[in-house]
Amino acid sequence: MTDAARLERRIHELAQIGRTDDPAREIYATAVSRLGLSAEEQRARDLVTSWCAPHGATARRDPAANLYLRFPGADPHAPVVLVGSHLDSVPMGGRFDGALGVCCAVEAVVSLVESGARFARPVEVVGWADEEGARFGYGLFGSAAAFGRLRVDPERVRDKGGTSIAEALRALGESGDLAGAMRDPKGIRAYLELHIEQGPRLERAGAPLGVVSDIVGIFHGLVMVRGEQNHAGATVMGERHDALVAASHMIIALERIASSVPDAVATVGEITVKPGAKNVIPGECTFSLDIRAPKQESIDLVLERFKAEANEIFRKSLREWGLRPLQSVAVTPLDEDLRDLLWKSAMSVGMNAPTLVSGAGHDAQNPSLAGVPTGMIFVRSTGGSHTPTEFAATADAALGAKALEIAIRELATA
Ligand code: HGY
Ligand code: MN
Ligand code: MN
Repeated sequence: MTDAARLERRIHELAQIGRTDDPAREIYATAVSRLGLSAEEQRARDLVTSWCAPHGATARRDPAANLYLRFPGADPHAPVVLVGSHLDSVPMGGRFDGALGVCCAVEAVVSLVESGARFARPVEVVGWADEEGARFGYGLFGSAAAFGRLRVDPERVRDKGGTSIAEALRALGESGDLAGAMRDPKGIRAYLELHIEQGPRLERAGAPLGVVSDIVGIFHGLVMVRGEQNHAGATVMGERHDALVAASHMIIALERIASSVPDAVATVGEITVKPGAKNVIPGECTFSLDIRAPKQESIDLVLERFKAEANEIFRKSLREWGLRPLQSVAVTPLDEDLRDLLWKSAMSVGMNAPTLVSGAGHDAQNPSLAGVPTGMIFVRSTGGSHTPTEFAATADAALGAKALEIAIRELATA
């Protein structure tokens, strides 16, 4: 039986790891900074292990630092039911993104074990590593490593402090060689992920639960703009090649272009200026691109129009700019049978869950694109997301955990 009080306690307990209060700013009262491949993320893995081990689970951390908690089944060689989410957060993020999915997965599986359910096949709770990519720039890292979809050299990609992915993994006691993280998709009967919606649709619909039909495609890239570094006082306005001003025109153009493509969104979340002094005209500016849409052609259209406008901005100034693609994740339709199962499971807890497309990216994209039957269930969230004000009510989370429990029972005891 789902224990709502235990679930609420565990969400709070997990939120203490990486808690980043900023008393000066009220909204930061519940901020969490638990970056991927950090010591805090490892403490989160240890905490989740302590919740599962007493119920017969064996813990394994793979070379990409993903955590698997395996609950035995009658046939140890049968394809497993995998259920979970990620344990890292964005900097100054919220308490529920990723964490709620892991806490609800634990609650669902432990409730089944406590009720005496006999699993025909093993059930594994997973805590994916570094889903946000906030530290090294590559999202869905752990699940991409698990399903052979990682396109980065862990020895070369470094964080702002100069630490490589491989060094961060070695600091955790792993080798840094990611090959051992690979899983055979055929060894997984189904992957289920519960997650907060992170948008306002369930709230506006008055629905505690939703079932995900598809997950948007995502393009991540870096734009580099070169101008001419010069003196802020001695250079008249008509003779400047200010890289930050040019980048600003490009960012405003991006916002206008994305607003003109109905189902697309685009964001510039990171920007750096060189040399970065108040009395120097910036010679170089680099900014990030995050473009998403439920149709690949919409992503492509935004990119195409952005490139055309950028070239126009630079044609007159004879200066240069470049775009470096970082990561693309395909639009991901989820498994129809699992959508039906999750919808029926939500009905079993009295909820007629709307079906919706996820505007956020998720680890679920990697198993799904690798051929694993994959389903996602959303819990209503309020207060936005990727911000300390993100919130999910315990009653809604408990309904989600109960629906997940029903779906896991169906998949694991058959
Ligand atoms: O960016 C995303 O959509 C996810 O939260 N990593
Ligand atoms: Mn997430
Ligand atoms: Mn996130």
